[in-house]
Amino acid sequence: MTDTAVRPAEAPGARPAHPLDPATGAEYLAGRQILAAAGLLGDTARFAYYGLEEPAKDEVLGEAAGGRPDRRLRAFLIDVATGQSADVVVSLGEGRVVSRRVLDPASDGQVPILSEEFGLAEEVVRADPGWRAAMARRGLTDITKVRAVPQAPGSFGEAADRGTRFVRVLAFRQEREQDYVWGHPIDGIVAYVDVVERKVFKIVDEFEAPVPSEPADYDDPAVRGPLREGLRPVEITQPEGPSFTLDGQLLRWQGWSMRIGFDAREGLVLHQISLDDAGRDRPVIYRASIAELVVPYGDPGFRYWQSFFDGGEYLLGKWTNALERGCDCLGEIAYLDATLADDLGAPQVIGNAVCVHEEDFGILWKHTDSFNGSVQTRRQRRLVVSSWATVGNYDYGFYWYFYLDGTIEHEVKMTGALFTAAYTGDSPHTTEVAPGLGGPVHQHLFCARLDMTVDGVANAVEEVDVAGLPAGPGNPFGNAIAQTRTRLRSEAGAARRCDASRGRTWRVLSTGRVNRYGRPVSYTLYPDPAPVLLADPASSVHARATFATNHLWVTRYDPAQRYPAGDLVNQHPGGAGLPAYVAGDRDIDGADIVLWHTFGPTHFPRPEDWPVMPVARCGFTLKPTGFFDRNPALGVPPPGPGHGTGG
Ligand SMILES: [Cu+2]
Repeated sequence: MTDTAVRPAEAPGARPAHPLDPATGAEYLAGRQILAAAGLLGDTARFAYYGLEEPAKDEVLGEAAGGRPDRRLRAFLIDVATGQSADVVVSLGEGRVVSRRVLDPASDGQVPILSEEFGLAEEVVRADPGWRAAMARRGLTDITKVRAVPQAPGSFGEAADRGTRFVRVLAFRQEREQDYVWGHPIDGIVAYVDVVERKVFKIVDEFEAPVPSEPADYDDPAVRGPLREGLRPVEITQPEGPSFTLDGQLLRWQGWSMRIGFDAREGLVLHQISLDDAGRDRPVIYRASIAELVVPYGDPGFRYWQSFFDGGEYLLGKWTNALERGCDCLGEIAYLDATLADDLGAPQVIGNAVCVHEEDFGILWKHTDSFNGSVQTRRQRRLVVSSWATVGNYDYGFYWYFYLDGTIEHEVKMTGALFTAAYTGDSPHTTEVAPGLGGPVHQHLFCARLDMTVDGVANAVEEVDVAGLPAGPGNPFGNAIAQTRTRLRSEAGAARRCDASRGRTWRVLSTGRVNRYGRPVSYTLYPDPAPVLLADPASSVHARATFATNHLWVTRYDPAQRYPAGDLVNQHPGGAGLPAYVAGDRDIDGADIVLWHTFGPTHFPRPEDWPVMPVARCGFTLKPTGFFDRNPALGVPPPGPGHGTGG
């Protein structure tokens, strides 16, 4: 097995050991046979999505009682000759199509963009006389040096938008193969390509701007300059091996256990995260994933329509990187491969898709006691489960961290290339990052779907604010600080925003279990406050990415409610996902609930973000709050020989 190759899946394996294990190559092939037998796979059929249809939670939790959930796969199929598409579920156990819904483009939008449509769109524009003429007017007579960047078109009610599957194509100049296209936008022109008819049906040619020419090939010594000197080796060694165990998809470390899943749309998925507490297995999260990511751009000019839904339009997980030891990951690494399907539904393995390792993380706790003379230090360590995906210009690393004190963190590392434009004059929406080259403002709004099970499925959420109290009776000197805890009782009232001035957090508590103080055990979500979606409430992207207008939503668990912007996002008119999920305003107090947390930066590019952006980070933290009766990390041994903790 090579470390990095994407390769066809190997021989069929047995049925996976666990109902939440990712679909195997054999299962994708079996599902294909069922679809073919049902007459749904002609020569022009393609899989815009193909993945495990997870069994519902009660079926999985009931498995311990002897149940055996069916293995099912879900496919978004499209006939590329007609554009007709359908959402289909097959049962592998029963060998049949369980459901098939033909999609209506006007109300359902379109299935995600196929891999083959990127190349197709470039071929189509290069063959189009109007496009060639527009490029020739800009002095670009060799059309092979004009690279097409096809994009999901959004939903703006154009006539073509109602039923026509299309992409908007922007152009970049690439003189030589090694040229970095993002440095050379050909601005002011966009082609609309009907990917079913395979033709350009509209060209908007709004202005001509000089193509920025400064080379930006950052691995070219002429661009980057000499390599730095003086960086001596840092080596991470674990002579006794790592402290975690990986048994199939089941990962265990220092009381933590979880199952690692992987999906073409969401990428890394963690299931059944729990902690062993003195021999008792205590669940915390049933399922955790980044269920959507939208990147709306904030330049009102020519590119008003740019908003990339990297989950629902592009299938984030399918662009997962094959990681390299020593570059992406240091130390004692365990990798997991991911088996996904290509446009034809054929299984492909991404080698080293998920990295598991542990890291020293500085001080865990420390005290020098001046009364009893005790001097103690313990070192913190974390278990890291991560993967990377490259979606067009950006690269995203998704990192889940598990700590010795019960803390869980999620961090997204954002790097790669800015999506550039010509810089044509002072603008409040764009930063000049190279001569004549602009980096337009945009937001990266991630939505974590956290299906919580804090000590069981019966949970509730409290919003916790802190405030100073006015001086008066009970507070004669005016120093009082208090928490206010507001129970979020139903879905409509649980769409909430951060408030940094009140230190706002959200506490997920068990309604069935208490700690030794008689108070509900809980985990608290600590958000990193940043603006929500800034687009106007009347805008198209506001309707489509309504999930991103709040930092928090809480819904009652429903196995069909999985995506914050809805199941189908590409060209969707909006209103799907969370706004629809909460429309019934279900009771969420003491119920099986799901938290949806939006986070991420509003990114005004800096010149330092060009030509490749140093990693920027965002994320959130979940901390046990009365989940334990005291500091759960007292038993961590001091550093030193014999404790495996360094010395
Ligand atoms: Cu950015």
